[in-house]
Amino acid sequence: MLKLCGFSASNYYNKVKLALLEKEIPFEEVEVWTNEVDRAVSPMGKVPYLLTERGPLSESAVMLDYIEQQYPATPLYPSDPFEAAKVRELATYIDLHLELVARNLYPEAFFGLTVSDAVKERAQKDLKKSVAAFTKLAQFSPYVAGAAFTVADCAAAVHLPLVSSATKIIYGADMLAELPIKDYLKQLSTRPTLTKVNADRKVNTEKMMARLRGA
Ligand SMILES: N[C@@H](CCC(=O)N[C@@H](CS)C(=O)NCC(=O)O)C(=O)O
Repeated sequence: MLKLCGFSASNYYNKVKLALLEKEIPFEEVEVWTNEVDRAVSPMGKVPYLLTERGPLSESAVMLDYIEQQYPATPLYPSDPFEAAKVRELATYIDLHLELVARNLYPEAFFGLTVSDAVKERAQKDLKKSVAAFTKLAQFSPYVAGAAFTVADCAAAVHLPLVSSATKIIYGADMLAELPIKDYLKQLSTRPTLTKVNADRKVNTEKMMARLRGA
């Protein structure tokens, strides 16, 4: 059986977990904190990683591609190659241009540390560009890439709330406020799969914060 390794407070872990639940693929969760990652299986030392019968896989986008090809039932990509590429494009924008930039703010926004003004200014400049680009691509009709739930929703559901709250905390204004994110997330939150991901996330976030406090 597939083993998803990482922890439920991690948004990238939850992106893969949501896809596995949506596709109803049996998997086991193995709790691994970032300081425990074996670089033989995840060479960058990041979570999540996936242990398959054929060996380990790192990078959440790669895992999503693998599970889609290995378990084609309940597809999370359109069958048309161009449409599938458009979904992948949107998921990449959410991961790379929104989340990865906003991530620079997390130490101060969520972990009681300080981020320099230079980093905040740089992230704000980059995020302005990224939000404009994302606005051009995102559909919200009702799913982020159009009429069907796709891997782009797996990324959006776990990353967009963090981008919103980090920018609100650091800049005093949610940089995604112009987009219909609240309605979109509300509609997604009725899915039992996301309800589970969010419930596990809340419990695990308490555990992670206690670990960070050294409790
Ligand atoms: N590009 C990676 C990002 C994963 C990532 O950044 N994971 C965080 C936890 S949410 C992590 O492992 N951080 C520890 C580190 O970067 O050393 C992916 O898509 O899997």
